[in-house]
Formats: sequence, C-alpha cells, structure tokens
Amino acid sequence: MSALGGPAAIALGTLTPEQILFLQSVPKAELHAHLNGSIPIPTLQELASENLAARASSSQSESTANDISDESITQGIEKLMTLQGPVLDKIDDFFHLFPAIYALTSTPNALGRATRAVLSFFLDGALPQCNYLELRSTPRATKWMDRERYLLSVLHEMDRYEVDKVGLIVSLDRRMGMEVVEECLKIACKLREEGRRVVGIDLCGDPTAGDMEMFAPYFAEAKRVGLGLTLHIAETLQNSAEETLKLLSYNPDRLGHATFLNEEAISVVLEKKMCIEICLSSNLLCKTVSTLESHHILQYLKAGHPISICTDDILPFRTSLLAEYALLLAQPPYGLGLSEEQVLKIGEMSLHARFMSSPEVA
Ligand code: 6MZ
Repeated sequence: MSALGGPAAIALGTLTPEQILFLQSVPKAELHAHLNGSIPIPTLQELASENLAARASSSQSESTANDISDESITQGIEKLMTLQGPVLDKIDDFFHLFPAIYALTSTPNALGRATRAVLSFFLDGALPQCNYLELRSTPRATKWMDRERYLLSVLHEMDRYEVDKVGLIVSLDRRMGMEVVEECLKIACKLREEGRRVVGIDLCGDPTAGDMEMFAPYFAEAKRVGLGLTLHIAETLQNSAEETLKLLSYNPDRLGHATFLNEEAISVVLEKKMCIEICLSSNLLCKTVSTLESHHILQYLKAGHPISICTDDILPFRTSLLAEYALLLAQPPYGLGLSEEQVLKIGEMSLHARFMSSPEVA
C-alpha cells in the first residue's frame, strides 16, 4: 500500500473503512496487467542491487555486451523509484521506462522472482486484489534464455496457483518483426496444446509503431486454436481510424484502452460486445484522457456495455486494483461517484470477460 500515489490513491483516501471493505469484497478479475510493468517496488529494488553487484564483479566486456550500461540501469531504476503523481509528460515517455526493468528480468531466475512477486501482489494474502488474474507478458530472448524458456519461467510460477486463479496472455509487441511474431505464436500454441495455462494473445507496445496488416494471419491462427484475442487499440490520437478499423476486423474478444474510437468503430464495438479493458490511472497519467469526467468509461457504462477495470502497470502508475475500483466509488471530483450496485455489476462483467472458461471463481 505504501507504494500508492496519484489519482487512484487519492480516491482511495476519501473512502470510509466500510467502503474499502466493500470494494475488497467485490468479486472481480484483473484482465490487463503487464508483467514487467507490475513488479512491486521492493522486488525491483532487490533485483536492481543484485544486478549491479553482479555486474561489478564480472568482467566489463561481459557485463555490458548486448546490454544497457550500468549508468542507464541506475538512472532508470532511480527514476522508477521516485515517480510521484503525474508521472509523464506524454505517453511516449512511458516506453522509455522499460529498458532498465528489462535489464533486471533477463535471466530465468530473475524473471521467475519478478513473476512470483507480481502474482503474490494480486492473489495472495487475506485480502487479495482479485479473484482471478490474467497476466500478460512479451516473450523476450536474452543472453540467458530464449522465448520459450521465458514463457516457461512465467508459467512455472503460475503453476503454484489453482488453474482457475491465473492465466497467461502472450503479448506481441507492435515493434516485432514477422519472424518473431510467428515464433511467439508458435510457442503459445504449442504450450497451450501441452495443457499449459496460456489463455490468450495480446497486441501491445508503442502505439505509434508497426504495421497492423502483418498481424492478420497470426491473429486468425490464435483464434483458430481457441486462444482469446485482446488488442491495444486507439490508445493515442495518432492512431488512425483506418488502423483502428483494421484491428477491429480481426474480431478481438477484448480491447485495451480504446480511447480514441470514432463513431464507426464504436458501433462495431457495441454490436460485437467487445469488452473494453479500462485503465483509469494509466490513461490519466499518460495524459491520453484529461479528466475522469471526460473518460470514455462513461459512455460504455451508459450503454451497459461490457467493461473491465484494470491496472495496466502498477509500478509506474503507483496503483492497485483496489485503488482503481476506488476511482469508481469515490465522489467527484476524486472519483466517478458510482453506486455500490454499479460497482458490483462492473466486477461481475470483468469475471464474465475472462478468457479462461472455468465455471466458478472462488
Ligand atoms: C501499450 C504497454 C502499456 O510485456 O515486458 N505495455 N503497451 N500501452 C501501455 N499502456 C500505457 N503498458 C505496458 O511488460 C511491459 C511491456 O508491456 C507493454 C510495453 O510493450 C512494455 O514494454 P512485458 O511483461
């Protein structure tokens, strides 16, 4: 809790103890959380100091080969530790936060520890954040592991939990080349066939990068083998209407952000009942939405359209799922002032939009 800051923490601070207990009791799913953006600060700190100590004791050439410099890691981690309130001037700044984190999760062991801490944050303790988690991550090949090993390290940590508690979404990055996309998809399908808990495919990364045409056969294949499909879409004003319609034509089950949809896109989304993964703090702090009152969540609530409240990246956004739900219940201007009944309904919608088909969630 001490790591909370920003609009969601303020909203949480305005609630009574009874209201907080109510939010904790709401059955809900976290469906949009990026692994490397969700590492709790103490774990990140541990990984950073171990990484720097290991670099200092190994030879200079080995520690810096194919990698970022010690200074960049130190500066990057320092920045992540000290982020407060409105974090970023614009969404582009957000993606520069990741190279330092990636340098700390580049071995199977470190990635496993980071995953364990993220799963524990969401699922453990007397008052877990959610009843069900779909955690997503982009398979990375490093000096110490290939992409399959990356996913196996994450899945290994998930195996500590019941199957109806957590599933893995494999993220494809918009910046990936065709060969890498193909490789990631192949591994995802293979692991799923082997009975591992890979539940879906995501498209993420810098919203201004990449050629969306290229993904067509891969998304079709993912759907064919029964994987869920969720796409980051229209996250910034720069995303063109053509690109958005192209992505919608792949028939995704869910959409990440969907902030800048035009009338035509909205009508497709409403007609096909595609669930919108809403990340309130993320949008406010990346400045893609200026105020809560102008957030697109309101139009979907009004239409009774399926949505799911999500955290996106608790590390830079200094939030939690409980704090995101506080933004629903808190009175304006700190929150949307929704009723408890509405909040319960939203929690129910998130469980309903899971990719994993399991009859009951504890
Ligand atoms: C788009 C995002 C994101 O996959 O390495 N990521 N992509 N929009 C966002 N909202 C602001 N937040 C995170 O987790 C980190 C990666 O997730 C994507 C970025 O590609 C980031 O590098 P993984 O576990």
